[in-house]
Amino acid sequence: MYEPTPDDRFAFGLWTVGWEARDPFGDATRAPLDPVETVHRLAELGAYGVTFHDDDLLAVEPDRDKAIAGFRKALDETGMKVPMATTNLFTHPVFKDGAFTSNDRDIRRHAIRKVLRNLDLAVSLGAKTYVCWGGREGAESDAAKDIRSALARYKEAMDILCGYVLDQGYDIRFAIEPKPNEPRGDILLPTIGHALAFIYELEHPEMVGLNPEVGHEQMAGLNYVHGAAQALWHGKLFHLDLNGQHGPRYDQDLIFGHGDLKSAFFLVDLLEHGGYDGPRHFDYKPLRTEDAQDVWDSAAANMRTYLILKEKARAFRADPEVQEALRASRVDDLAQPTLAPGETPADLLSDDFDVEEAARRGYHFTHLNQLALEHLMGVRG
Ligand code: GLT
Ligand code: MN
Ligand code: MN
Repeated sequence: MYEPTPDDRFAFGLWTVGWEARDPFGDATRAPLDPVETVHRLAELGAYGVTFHDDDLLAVEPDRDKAIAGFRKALDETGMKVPMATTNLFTHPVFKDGAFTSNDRDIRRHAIRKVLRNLDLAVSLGAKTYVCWGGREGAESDAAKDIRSALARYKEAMDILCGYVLDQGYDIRFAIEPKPNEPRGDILLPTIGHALAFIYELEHPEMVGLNPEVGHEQMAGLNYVHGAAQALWHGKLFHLDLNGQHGPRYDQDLIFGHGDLKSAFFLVDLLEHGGYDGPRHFDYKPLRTEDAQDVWDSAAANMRTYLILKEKARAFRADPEVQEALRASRVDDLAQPTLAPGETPADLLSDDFDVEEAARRGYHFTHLNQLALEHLMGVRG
């Protein structure tokens, strides 16, 4: 039980298990990982996919062609898929003031070129989603960047990329990953809501959606489950980054469920019963304290936790007492249109309604919440 299989569609970034654990205060605690080994190890653990930044492929083989050939061979041998790819527009010092929105035009042009080159590779490996995380797009001083111009340049870059995909006839969509801060003091498109509003200003909004990360919304004190639900409602949850975070602080990138477990439970419930059909992609960092074997145990822990929560969410929904509590809380009532078919505002105005009686009705949410907690704690179902 809780053994992952490719049907679960679990995927990991090469940069997750491959993180050498260098942080702002200390050196690496682990050796670089060969992407070829990563593909084999993840396949053995039951994952179905692997994702990458252009530069991740060069972790141990500096020759790009050789690195790509080795990676392709590992994919062929294991049957692993590449559902998504992305660009590193943040590590090199040239991106210190951003990529698409650097104040330096030459750098903006270099950034778009870097994406275009990796897009060709991503498509040739079968990727259907291309993530844009603009970690360096931002500022530390409000004097340093004209935010309106920066957004115009961000839009220009996304429009160029969409135009290129259309011209080439590629079957791939973009997914913007919001983050409020870190590494910049303030990052542009800081939340799901900001990014959604931006997407609808683009030339091809239908080609651009979201890749929201659990911890990034929680860093801003926001409810990730609500954010993911809104993205789904807009048809914009193209992809997602699952991980863990303990509230507003630095980006922890913990194992899925190792942060806010209750939120993780409701998230799995949403994804499994709310119509999300993309990969379950983990973007976490194995703790800096862990050794080479612990890294694989941590990868397995993400998938096992997801599968346990999936079973808990199923049992929660199937429990007759929960179903009764959901009815008592009128959760299903919210799916009913507020006006009946054919009704008009005039009908509404003539309603006979006892406002005091309605105000006295309780919603019994405490009971419902307690039932969810008891399922999660394993004392029911
Ligand atoms: C970087 C970041 C992640 C993004 C990656 C995609 S890069 O590791 O911290 O949240 O998803 O570019
Ligand atoms: Mn991420
Ligand atoms: Mn993160």
